[in-house]
Amino acid sequence: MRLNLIRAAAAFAGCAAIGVAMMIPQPAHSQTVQSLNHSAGAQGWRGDRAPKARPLVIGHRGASGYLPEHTLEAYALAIEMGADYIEPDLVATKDGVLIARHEPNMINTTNVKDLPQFANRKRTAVVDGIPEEGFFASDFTWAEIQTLRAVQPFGERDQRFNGLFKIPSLEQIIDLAKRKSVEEGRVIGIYPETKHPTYHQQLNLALEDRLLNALERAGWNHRGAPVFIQSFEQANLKYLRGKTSVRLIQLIDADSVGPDGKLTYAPPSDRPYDWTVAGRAGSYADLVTPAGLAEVRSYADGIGPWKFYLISSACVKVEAGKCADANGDGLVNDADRKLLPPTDVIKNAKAAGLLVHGYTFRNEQRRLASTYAGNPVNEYLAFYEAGIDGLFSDFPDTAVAARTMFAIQQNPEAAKCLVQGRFSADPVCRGLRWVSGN
Ligand SMILES: [Ca+2]
Ligand SMILES: [Ca+2]
Repeated sequence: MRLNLIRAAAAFAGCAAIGVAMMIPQPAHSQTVQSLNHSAGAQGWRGDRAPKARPLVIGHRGASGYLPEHTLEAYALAIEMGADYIEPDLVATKDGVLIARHEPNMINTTNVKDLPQFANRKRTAVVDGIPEEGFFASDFTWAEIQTLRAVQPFGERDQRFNGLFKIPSLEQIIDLAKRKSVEEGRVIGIYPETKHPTYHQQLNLALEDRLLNALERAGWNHRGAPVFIQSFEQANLKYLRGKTSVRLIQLIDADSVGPDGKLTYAPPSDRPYDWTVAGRAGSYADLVTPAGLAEVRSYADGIGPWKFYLISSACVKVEAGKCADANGDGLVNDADRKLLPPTDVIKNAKAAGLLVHGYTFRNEQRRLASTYAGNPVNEYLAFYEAGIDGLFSDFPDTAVAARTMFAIQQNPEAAKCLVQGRFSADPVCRGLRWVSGN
């Protein structure tokens, strides 16, 4: 197995970097691969478009379009489908164990509401200023969490796996990524999100040092580790910058998109919650101005914007100032919208030295603008073409397939590399080896 890893690492890293690649498996977008892409531009790319670097596919909450989110099974499926990174959202248990859940409130993502032994844990808690009723991770020990099972929170997705899979800890997720890296012969990274950092600090269950301790134990608390840490808040990223060289991503949210494609802002999605606590005015929109991007660059390595910041959409038909049902299916959703040209956020972010990893890409028809003609591959192609550096996908298999299509569109000759295989000696394939997901 070790031999396979070395062989694959050498194959994608190229001869010059072989020593480094053998000693330290590098993340897929690492320096060695960047330089590989650069050389591909010199020897193989053609047409009038500049070569674009290989965008990362991040398995959003695992392959959450298929299996209940934030389970080892969902993460493993994402890896099986070719994701470069798996994305655990982190919340803390009562005894300070970091576990993967999208919300501190577990009512929608686990079977806790069906377990009589925990009925008395139901309560109302205030998360980022908003009261909500449910079962909160900070009221449960890690031992208790292990008795819960995950359920699929999206009603339109497959419910047959409800009640089967456990809630994993961060350490179990790191172990999975490492084991799968050896098995797959490529480096699988993790992309943890600190969920509601201020809320956790107020509970005396701060996430940041716990996360760094776990990375330290894994040997991953360093710049070259296959790790990105992301947060919708800002102060905790600045704190992390002072304590780690691991790459940091500032997430940038909004509330909704208006009929004209302009983003709209309303609590709790209007600004980092730590701004509200600290009395800072403004909104997430401030972070994508040139001044805002420069501020982000002072503590982070990239931005993780909602995808509408990059390519927005407008209503096909507007009635009374609102989107109308343009396609006549009786519903009003993204399918009743059409794409607008890309904004300059990617260009400006790159000019500021920031990566751009956008969210969230999903296959369901109602989530696709009419411009994509019902085919989610077209959405990925639009964002790859716009120059995105990575994206969070609930369906990583589609994201990976679209990335291969994008590479072939950039250089049709690369199609032969699919036939020849990932270890082909063909110079074009050497430059484009990443087509096959390596
Ligand atoms: Ca997340
Ligand atoms: Ca409709």
